Amino acid sequence: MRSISLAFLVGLAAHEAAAHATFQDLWIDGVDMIKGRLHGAQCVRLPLSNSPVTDVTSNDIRCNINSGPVGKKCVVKAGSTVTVEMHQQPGDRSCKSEAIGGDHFGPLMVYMSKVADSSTDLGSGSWFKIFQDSWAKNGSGATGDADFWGTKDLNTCCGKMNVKIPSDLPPGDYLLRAEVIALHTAAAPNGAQFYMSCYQLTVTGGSGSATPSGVSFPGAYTASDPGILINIHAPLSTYTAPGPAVYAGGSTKSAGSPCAGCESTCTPGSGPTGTASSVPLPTQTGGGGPSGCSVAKYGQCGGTGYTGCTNCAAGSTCSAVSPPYYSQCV
Ligand SMILES: *[C@@H]1O[C@H](CO)[C@@H](O)[C@H](O)[C@H]1NC(C)=O
Ligand SMILES: [Cu+2]
Repeated sequence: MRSISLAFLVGLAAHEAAAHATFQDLWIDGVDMIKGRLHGAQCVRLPLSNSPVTDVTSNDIRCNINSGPVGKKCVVKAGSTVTVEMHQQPGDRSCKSEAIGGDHFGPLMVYMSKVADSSTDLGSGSWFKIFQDSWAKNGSGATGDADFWGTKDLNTCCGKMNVKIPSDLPPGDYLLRAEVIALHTAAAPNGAQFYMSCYQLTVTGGSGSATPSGVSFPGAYTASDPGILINIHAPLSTYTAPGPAVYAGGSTKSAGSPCAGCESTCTPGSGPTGTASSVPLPTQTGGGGPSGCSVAKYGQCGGTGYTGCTNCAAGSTCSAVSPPYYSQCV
């Protein structure tokens, strides 16, 4: 281990990190909800980094390893369309950069959970699936890599995916969980990569009283699900995305179908920006990262695209070992 150079390790980390991605933005009926925030929608709980969750039994599978609840809720009418938006790097919304690169092929799914307060709930309740863009066979392709996938649609549509909020949901607070599963290394156990962010919503206007049956996270997936433990570098005759069926009031997109609505017309910076409703900010202490976070010695504490904790454990300080790409606690 000692003989492996730091430059090699940093190179590996930088290469892989370039392919990872984060759901960061949200549009509501064509209005960009980023106003006033450096990057990310006002109501999104941004993950600490763009690295994936790989353990389906951990609580991180709910809302990722994030900096916790944020101070705003996005208000959305039942029956309207929101657009979730993913990118590899924080704030890089350019369509020239793939939303999720590195042949990270797999399905895109969106879940909701009814909660008392979306600005504080940690996602331990019941989740129902409201959207799926999964897989379709590519008749001229040889293997699963050439097939149509939700993530390819995401890249085609500049990181954006339209998602209908079921019209029969009763008003109130909900968490919305957008998720991509990248299957490029899923042939090995625990090789599938889960990328998700939770958005804090308040749903209004619904006169319905639907209570869709749901699943819990962890619990909804097992590491050996056929949609999770799978070799997509072989020909696929079928693909079954994990989790429950899409709720009848939700929607699906067939993989390979063209971008529609906001997916093709909503361009960051050109359209209106909206304001989410404010809630009392959760108490934060210290600076440079979420409350009480600490990076162990030799862990990453900064660098291009890094959005995680920047506080080094006692006895070490954050040093730019490979500027501007990588800083480490030493
Ligand atoms: C479908 O397969 C062909 C032949 O391999 C390939 O050129 C094309 O890019 C594939 N389509 C997608 C969406 O990957
Ligand atoms: Cu990745």
